[in-house]
Amino acid sequence: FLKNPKTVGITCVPFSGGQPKGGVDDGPVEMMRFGVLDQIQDMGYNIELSDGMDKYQTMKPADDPPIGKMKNPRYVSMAARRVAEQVRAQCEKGNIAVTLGGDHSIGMGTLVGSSSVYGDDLCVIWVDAHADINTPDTTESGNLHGCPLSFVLGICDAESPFDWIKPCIRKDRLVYIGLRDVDATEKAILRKHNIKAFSMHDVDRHGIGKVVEMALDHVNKDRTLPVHMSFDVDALDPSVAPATGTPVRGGLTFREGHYICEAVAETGCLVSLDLVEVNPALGDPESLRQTVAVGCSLVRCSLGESLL
Ligand code: NNH
Ligand code: MN
Ligand code: MN
Ligand code: MN
Repeated sequence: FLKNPKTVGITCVPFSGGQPKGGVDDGPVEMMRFGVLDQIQDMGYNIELSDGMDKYQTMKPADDPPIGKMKNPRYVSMAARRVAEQVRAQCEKGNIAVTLGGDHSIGMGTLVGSSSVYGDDLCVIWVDAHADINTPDTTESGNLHGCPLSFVLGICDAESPFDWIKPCIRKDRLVYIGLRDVDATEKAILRKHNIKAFSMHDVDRHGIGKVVEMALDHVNKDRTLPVHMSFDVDALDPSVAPATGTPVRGGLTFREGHYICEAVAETGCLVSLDLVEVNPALGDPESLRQTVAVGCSLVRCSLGESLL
């Protein structure tokens, strides 16, 4: 699918407006400080960096009162819209579009951007402890990082300021891996819309190899469709990725997380990737180093580092 399979288009999104904890906006710069760009280049890729990452912070509206339960709705919407444009531009060039967050509300932007180029063929693998499928009505926290999928799947009709988002992802082309903290309202949505999810229980039962195979079979039986993977580091166990805003125990091991990325890389179908929710402000310096390092290595593995 890719015109430039050897070019990685990186969009850095220092954004924290989709949840209450500061610091997640430093995720991209810390991953760059750790050398993620050089590491990707050392793998033989060219890099094209989307411009103006500083704009994400300066675009914060002076006044952004809640709309219903939604917190920072205008800011989240503006940032996601810019992400959508930047990711669309990367995908249009045929680059592998890698987006470094930032909190997971930016996922609505990457999905709008990537699907605007790949259409409804786009398959989505959402690796997360959480389902991120609350609607503006069902969210209890009001944090929009818990809602991105409801907008792009058309489960709620996106009202202002999110009315620029049209349903663009097919419900049968979404699959989850790693779930273990799903709100009751979200469980009802998953059931109602028949959305496929592999929880940690399934990982325990079948092993990660079988789970990833079943997940790929569900969305992309013949491995012929383009794939977007959205990787929330809180999918990993907190012992592996401690510096994240909503850690949940009982998560993926270091190897299970990497296995998912390797297996996706092996399909050759990956067209876009998010790596989100690295929060360098949480925990001691060692937790920070460990989490940033694992974030970078998940990106590299998704780009094929471990393939021989
Ligand atoms: N489901 C909760 C909510 O909607 C938690 C979401 N938190 C996340 N998602 N970190 O990945 O607020
Ligand atoms: Mn998430
Ligand atoms: Mn999560
Ligand atoms: Mn919860």
